[in-house]
Amino acid sequence: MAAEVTNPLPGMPLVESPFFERLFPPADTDPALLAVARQLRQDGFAVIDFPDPDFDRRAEALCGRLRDRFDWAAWRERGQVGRMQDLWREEPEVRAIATNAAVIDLLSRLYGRRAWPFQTLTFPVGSQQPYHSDAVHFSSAPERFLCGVWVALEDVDESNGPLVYYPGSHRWPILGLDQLGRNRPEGKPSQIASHEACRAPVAPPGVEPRRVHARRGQALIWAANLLHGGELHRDRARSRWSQVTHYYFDDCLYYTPMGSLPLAGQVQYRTPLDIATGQPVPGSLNGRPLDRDFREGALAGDWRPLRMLRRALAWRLGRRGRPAAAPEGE
Ligand SMILES: O=C(O)CCC(=O)C(=O)O
Ligand SMILES: [Fe+2]
Repeated sequence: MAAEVTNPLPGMPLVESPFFERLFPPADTDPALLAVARQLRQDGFAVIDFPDPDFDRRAEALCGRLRDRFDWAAWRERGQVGRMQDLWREEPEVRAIATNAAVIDLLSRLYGRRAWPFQTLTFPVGSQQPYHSDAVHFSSAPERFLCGVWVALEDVDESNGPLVYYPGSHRWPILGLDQLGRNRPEGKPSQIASHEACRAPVAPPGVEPRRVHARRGQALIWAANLLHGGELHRDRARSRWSQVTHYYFDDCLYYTPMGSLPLAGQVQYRTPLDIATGQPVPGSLNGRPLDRDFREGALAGDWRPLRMLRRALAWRLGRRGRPAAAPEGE
């Protein structure tokens, strides 16, 4: 973004903002960045070459080390899939991919806030996941400050479970419990999130899903609300090693939508760990940290115990026959 450009909507990712043309002026924007920004804006995903000259060596070393940790017999016999969550804690290659500085810089430019990785998923075979939006599993306020970066650790084509997307679906409304007709989460949020209703019931007419064939080292960035999933992995003699890293962005509140009804005062906040720093991030909004006062609804300078004391005093004075001074603005 050029220095002199002002952004009237800082609570929207730059790449999804109605002011996109102003925020990425073609004359002042690096052409490579502009191409990725346009693709991400239009389709909800963008394809890049993973910016790591050491990628092939890294991928080979990683897959070689992880090979024995997956139950290949169960996969071949029953099609049992598996995912390895947060391997970055023990595998330096997973961590190196998740914290790649060029990827973090690119995401930060696209969104207008610093990106940080908070979760990795390593897939030995195709996930075969039904269509879903990641914004149902983890979301942010302001919304859409979340993205996934998927990278092929080996070649992926139609026989080993390619990713599938509905281009443009990232612009659809984000689903929450209210749209699903529920007042309470039933069971664990993870169970709710895998509920049928959270997945795209139907594709809108005219929108064709796209399958992504990728070479090792090709990566995809997808927007928070893009409808995506994993295609059937047909050839069980093959693997489909890949890594997904999920990123949040600075100065947001982070929460689990399937355990929350924000306007009823129920918010299941998250305190994700920034993989790059190893520190938990409790969240903030417009520079204000999510402390107890903020959670309990007190606005700037309005301290709840003081407000209760004022109410109690007004009530006592009222009982003694004096006019009760009702606090203003409540
Ligand atoms: O790898 C896949 O097939 C899909 C993974 C996915 O949906 C995710 O990690 O958010
Ligand atoms: Fe996903």
